[in-house]
Amino acid sequence: MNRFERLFEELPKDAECALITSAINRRYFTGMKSSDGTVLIFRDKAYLIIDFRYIEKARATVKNAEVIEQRKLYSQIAELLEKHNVSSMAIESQTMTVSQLNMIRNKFRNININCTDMLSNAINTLRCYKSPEELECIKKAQEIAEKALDDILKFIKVGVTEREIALELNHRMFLYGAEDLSFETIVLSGANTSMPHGVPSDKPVQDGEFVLMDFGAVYNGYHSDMTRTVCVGEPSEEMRKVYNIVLEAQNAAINAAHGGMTGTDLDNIARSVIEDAGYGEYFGHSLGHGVGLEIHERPNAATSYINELNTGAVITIEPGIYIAGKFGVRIEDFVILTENGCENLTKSAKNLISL
Ligand SMILES: [Mn+2]
Repeated sequence: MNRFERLFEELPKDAECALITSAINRRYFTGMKSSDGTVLIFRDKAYLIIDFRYIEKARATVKNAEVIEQRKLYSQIAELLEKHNVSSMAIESQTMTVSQLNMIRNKFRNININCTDMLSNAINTLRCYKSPEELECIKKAQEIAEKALDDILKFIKVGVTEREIALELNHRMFLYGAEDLSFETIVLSGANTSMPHGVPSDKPVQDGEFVLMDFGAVYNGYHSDMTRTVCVGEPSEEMRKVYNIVLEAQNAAINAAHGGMTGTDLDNIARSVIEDAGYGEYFGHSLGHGVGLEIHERPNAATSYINELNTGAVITIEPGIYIAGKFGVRIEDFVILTENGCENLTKSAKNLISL
């Protein structure tokens, strides 16, 4: 079954037509990256309407949809709706702007526009199940990030700034084949490491400090995500203790993770290790999130995610302890959930290393 057919499996029986306007889902369904374009999906056929800038590439690469050059978009959509004799169309409620919706309602007055979360939810569900081809891209993205990390461990030393480390890490990821960064690389040192999503500064690394790096590469649209915390010189007793609690929490979650458990349960496995060690109040974020065409997608390993984490989902496992004004530790791997366990896609070492 192709992705268009799978989409209709997820939609109610009476759904006739889906209008895809978001760049991410346009890429998900057609395999092609573009800044603009519209995918119109009927039960028996799909179309990609795309403008001159992308038409040559689209005609050469998009095989699962009829490619139409965009002239007058709304008239072209109207023609197709009439040709396929449909009276309703679902839109992506979670990404379409109110302005776009007003336009659509105005242009298609005799079509029932379904602007509930139905379509967005159905696509999010499809994207929770990674195909072998998608997994290959995710693994490649991770290999790129790990190769860059190997280089960067030789680059980090006393006197080098957070920004310099971040720039070098980014440069290495691009050099090894990244199409983009998964997000703005986080490199923090010393007391700055207590801010989970801090921004790299011109602060130089000093002896005896942690350096926390959270980063990822994009390969063929697919993201990777990892965090490592290393020490420059010798860590204090407290730093060593906290690091080992975070690592223990992460290992407990990785060992317990499997398809079919809830996000709440998985989060709780790591959280209880940290709570039992007396650091519960210093772990203020969720354990993890899904990763794929977006850096944060479903499903979530979070207290609030009472739904099941499906077999075939790719999720991060990233517990942390952050002590304001002192230091923070986060260790992040990402895994694919299987029926009986999980496969860890992150291979980099996790023992506390002193550079
Ligand atoms: Mn993450």
